[in-house]
Amino acid sequence: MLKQSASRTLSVVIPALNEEKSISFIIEGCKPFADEIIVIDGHSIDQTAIIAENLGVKVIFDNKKGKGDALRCSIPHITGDIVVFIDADGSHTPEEIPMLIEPIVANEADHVTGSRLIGGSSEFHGGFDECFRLMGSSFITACINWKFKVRISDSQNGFRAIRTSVLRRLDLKENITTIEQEMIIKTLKNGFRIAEVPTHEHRRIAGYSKIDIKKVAFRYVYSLLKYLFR
Ligand SMILES: Nc1nc2c(ncn2[C@@H]2O[C@H](COP(=O)(O)OP(=O)(O)O)[C@@H](O)[C@H]2O)c(=O)[nH]1
Ligand SMILES: [Mg+2]
Repeated sequence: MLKQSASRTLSVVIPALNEEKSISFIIEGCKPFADEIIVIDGHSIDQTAIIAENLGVKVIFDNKKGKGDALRCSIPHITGDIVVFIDADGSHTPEEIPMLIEPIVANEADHVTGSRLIGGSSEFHGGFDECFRLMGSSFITACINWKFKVRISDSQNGFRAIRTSVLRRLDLKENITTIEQEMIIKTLKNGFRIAEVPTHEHRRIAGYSKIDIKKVAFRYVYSLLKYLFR
């Protein structure tokens, strides 16, 4: 467990927009592994920020532009050597954090992404929306693999670990969830090492997804082409 390691420290960053039903579960789950927890609140209209503050973690607010903006807002506040991004809705398992950071701790990778395609998902299959997301995600992943001669299976998961020094060099620009593929492409483009570990994606504990894939599909294609070829 990294928290006990004298040489490296771990920050956990949790983007949260109206996740009052699950935020305490995620914060408490992350505490045993984290030296620092930062919740980036999207100006939730429920109790999310208050619950987080009462649990003694750092709470900051995004610019109301989306999850990508929220993750970017966290960067100046991170003090750990390694950062783990984990969603607030209960889709990711805090107990998997040690496995996620292991390739970085072993100096085999600079950025590790959790894969629901290997680890399984209880949220990614079944309906037309999920089908569209899965097809889009697989296509984008294949483009990234082709361009950089790598073999990852999931380019869109929000559960990832990255060296803070590397994160700061990526010059991230995306405001929405396209930040996940931007992080991966820019990691590879800058010559940093990427690894993937299987992580399971659970159904969100409560509430609904904030992402309307039909509204943002164009941005996915545009940002893919932009970061792959520019
Ligand atoms: N701060 C912040 N968090 C967000 C925003 N949009 C989504 N999130 C959080 O990002 C995580 C992933 O979002 P979610 O809606 O579950 O997307 P999905 O898992 O792709 O369906 C959740 O913890 C959300 O609460 C936002 O605009 N601001
Ligand atoms: Mg989710």
